[in-house]
Amino acid sequence: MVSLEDEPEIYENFEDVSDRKAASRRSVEDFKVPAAAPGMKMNRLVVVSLGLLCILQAALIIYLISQQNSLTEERDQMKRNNLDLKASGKNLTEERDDLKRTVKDFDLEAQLKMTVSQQNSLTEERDKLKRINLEMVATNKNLAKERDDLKKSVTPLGWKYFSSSLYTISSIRKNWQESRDDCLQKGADLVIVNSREEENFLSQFHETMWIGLTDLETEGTWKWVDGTPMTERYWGPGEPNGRTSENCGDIKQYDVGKRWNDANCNIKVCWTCEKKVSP
Ligand code: MAN
Ligand code: CA
Repeated sequence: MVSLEDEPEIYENFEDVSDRKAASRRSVEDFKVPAAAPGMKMNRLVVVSLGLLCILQAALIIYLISQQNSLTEERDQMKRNNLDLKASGKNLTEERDDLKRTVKDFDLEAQLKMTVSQQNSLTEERDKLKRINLEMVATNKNLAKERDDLKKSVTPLGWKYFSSSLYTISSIRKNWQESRDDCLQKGADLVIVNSREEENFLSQFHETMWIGLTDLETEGTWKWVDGTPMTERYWGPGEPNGRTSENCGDIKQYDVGKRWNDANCNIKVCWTCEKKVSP
């Protein structure tokens, strides 16, 4: 067995192989000892190699373990980071949703405030207009009364004032045409009934009287003396019934509101004239 102390010598021998002179000077004995060396050397080489391999392997294992550890650590760190990110993401989402809600609430509140203030101003405006309207209605009523009073005060004797017209009823009886002629002479005409109010007004004259209604021109087509068609109609029950024999309208004392009759134009009854006056 070669000790480790001999090793330099062995290497020295190998190194000296090139020097043939030096080699020949050595004794056979000298060569005997190293002759047994190659096997041992191999063994040593193997042992050294194995040792080296072991060291290398150990180093590799250590390296791998450390790598693994650092990777594990890195992975864990990333996991933690991930969790942190998730948590902060959740917080951010919550924060965003809170903000969204706040903005929405703010908008709603602003809108509501606006609507309420608009409503208030509208209510105020409406109330103001109501007051003005009431005032105007009162003024109007006063003015109308004043006007009517004035008109009445200048109403000629024997005439009655109603809604911008003067009316007079005859005290004698004539046929329809003569009656109309009398009215025309007075700057008036036979009465034309345009409304329920006027019809009611005329009911104070408790007489059968001609009115300015006729279908002389076309049988069945009733017209007023001013040429306007009959729109309001207050015929008595069953009237008009006279066909061609009754072509002039009068007011008969039937029920109030339904008193018109078609009568023979030649009969003699009272009549009512109407004269428009400026309102
Ligand atoms: C009289 C006339 C007619 C009228 C009838 C109603 O005969 O005045 O015009 O239709 O009465 O009963
Ligand atoms: Ca009739």
